[in-house]
Amino acid sequence: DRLTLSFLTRTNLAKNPVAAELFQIMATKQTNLCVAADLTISTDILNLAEQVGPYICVFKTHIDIIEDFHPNLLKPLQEIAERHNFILFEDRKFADIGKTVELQYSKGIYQVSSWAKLVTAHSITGKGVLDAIKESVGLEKRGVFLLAETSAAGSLINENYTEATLTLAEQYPELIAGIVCQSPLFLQTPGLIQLTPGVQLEAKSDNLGQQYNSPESVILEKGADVAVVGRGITKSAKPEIAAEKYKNLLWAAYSKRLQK
Ligand code: 5IU
Repeated sequence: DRLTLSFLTRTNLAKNPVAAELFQIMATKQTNLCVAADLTISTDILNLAEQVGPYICVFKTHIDIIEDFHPNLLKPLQEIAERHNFILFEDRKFADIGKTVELQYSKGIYQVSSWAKLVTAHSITGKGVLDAIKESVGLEKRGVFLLAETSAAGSLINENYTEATLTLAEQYPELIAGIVCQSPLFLQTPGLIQLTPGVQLEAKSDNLGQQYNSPESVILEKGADVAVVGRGITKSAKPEIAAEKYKNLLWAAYSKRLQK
């Protein structure tokens, strides 16, 4: 199943072009670390991207939390992403009717479709969201991660919802890059990528319902291909040192998984 196949092998199994690119980057840079760049000042975002760039495969943003956002941020961010060979991922969690998602994805001040190769979407409103992302103007190569489970305590998502989300994903093989979840799902679809947030060494939780697992546990037990680390890195005094540490732990766990 997908857990014992190498990222390099899975490059050729990916039907979404950004998923293929991501597998390639992971194999080349030997990293399955995604940083959650949840910072609210533009220069802090750019500095973080420079610092952790060598150690990550994906840079995940919440572009709407930036207090001093100006579209001028996007060019240097893309330049850093290209130079360090990582992918920009806007964690927008689209959830409206298709027409509104089309507007949110390609219009407004953020123009997400023009720079984010990857975005997240909820499955709650069904296929309209995916049709909208597929049809909108923007980057030619784009991919969607669908949310099938969350790391939040008390989430309303149940098994039926998770299953229905995977069924929806199957209907858009060229658009869906992967699934955001907390357990080893879609084991027989190695072209898809499992992205798992809620990873930290220091804490087990925060005071707003976030639940953390260790790098080893998300890769070896929960089935993550890419692990998302936010505050474990961004709140560290030296983000580049923390990023290198998480990168090494995650890659060691992945290497161990291949031997199973
Ligand atoms: N994120 C989660 N859990 C989820 C989903 C998204 O934490 O189930 I879906 C996002 C939220 C935040 C990042 O941007 O991943 C985790 O950041 P911390 O490592 O700082 O908790």
